[in-house]
Amino acid sequence: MAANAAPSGKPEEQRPQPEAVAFQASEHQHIRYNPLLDEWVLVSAHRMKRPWQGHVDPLPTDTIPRHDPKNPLCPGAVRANGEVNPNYEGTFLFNNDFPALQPDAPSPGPSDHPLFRAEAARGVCKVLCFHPWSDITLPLMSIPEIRAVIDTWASVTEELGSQYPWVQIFENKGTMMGCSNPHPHCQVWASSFLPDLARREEQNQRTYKKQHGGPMLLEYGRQEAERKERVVLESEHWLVLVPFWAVWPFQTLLLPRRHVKRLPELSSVERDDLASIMKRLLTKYDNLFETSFPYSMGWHGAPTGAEAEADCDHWQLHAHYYPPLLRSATIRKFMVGYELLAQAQRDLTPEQAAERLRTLPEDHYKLQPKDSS
Ligand code: H2U
Ligand code: ZN
Repeated sequence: MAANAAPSGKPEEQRPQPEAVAFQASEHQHIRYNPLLDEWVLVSAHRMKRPWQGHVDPLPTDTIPRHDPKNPLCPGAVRANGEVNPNYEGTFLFNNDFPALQPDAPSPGPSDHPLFRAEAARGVCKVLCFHPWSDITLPLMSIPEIRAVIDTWASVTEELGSQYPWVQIFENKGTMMGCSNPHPHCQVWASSFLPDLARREEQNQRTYKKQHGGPMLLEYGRQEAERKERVVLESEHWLVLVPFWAVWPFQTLLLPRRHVKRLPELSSVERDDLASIMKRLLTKYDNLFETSFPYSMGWHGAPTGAEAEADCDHWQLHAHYYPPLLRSATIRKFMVGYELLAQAQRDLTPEQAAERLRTLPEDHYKLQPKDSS
């Protein structure tokens, strides 16, 4: 079966057709194709009507001290390796003291059986503190402060990308996403190999360009900007949308409007505009359930290192935001039985999620004057 054929393997007209009822995405379950990863998601929006008696997470703590000399990410604090952080006033980038990848890891021996394959994994892991204060998050930072984070993302991509084929920037925000430290920060892992998701995006974007003549995500952004129903935010240079194939309830994709392959290529104007649209998106996220919205996010751009010389025109830079919350600040979406054993499933439609995000205010709920009545 071709990779992107309908998964039943039968042409549409040979399949048994149920009684003709007008299809409504919000009422009728269906599957949608993700061309970036070549996988399908089951959309069953009517499931939102079911009552919830399951797990409720605790509310995140709201009492984080601005400066804690015992927090190893704070300015002037001592880290696990004994180093003292400088009294930084903007961003602060340092080598992770517990790196998952190291530059000098030895290679496993040759495989003696096709079912037992292993390859060398080398790399570098860094941590980037966004701000000297522990009690601030990106949506509450100023646009110049967010711009400084973007500039560091671009320069670290350039620095590590000169040596490694993949530089993964990612932020785990909130304890629900496994973030181990309340101080605003992200991580950067550069690896000697293309990680799995990068490899799949590489192959699928390459194939799409061969078949259709242009970069997949450039065309996708243009289509969504015209169709409007999944757009959350637009600016002169950027677009935020809930992808047609989104898996997580309020997942979004952040795309530049022009063809950009990697973060360092962004112009100064595009970086300022990115800082502004990130602030708007993250404010909406916080406003959705009036909580510091948890998520994992990360950037994907064309491979770097020796790969950067190869033809990468099929790549379009983008960021994915994957927030786990579904119903409230304490009720998350679980990716468990069907998702682990069959395929991803979502409860509300991407169009419903986009509409909810679109209609939320862009002023942060924490900065609203309190109603004294
Ligand atoms: P997470 O909260 O996303 O886990 O990131 C915090 C990172 O900070 C984590 O990867 C690193 C941890 O290894 N860290 C140090 O490098 N040094 C320290 O002293 C504490 C935490
Ligand atoms: Zn991607």
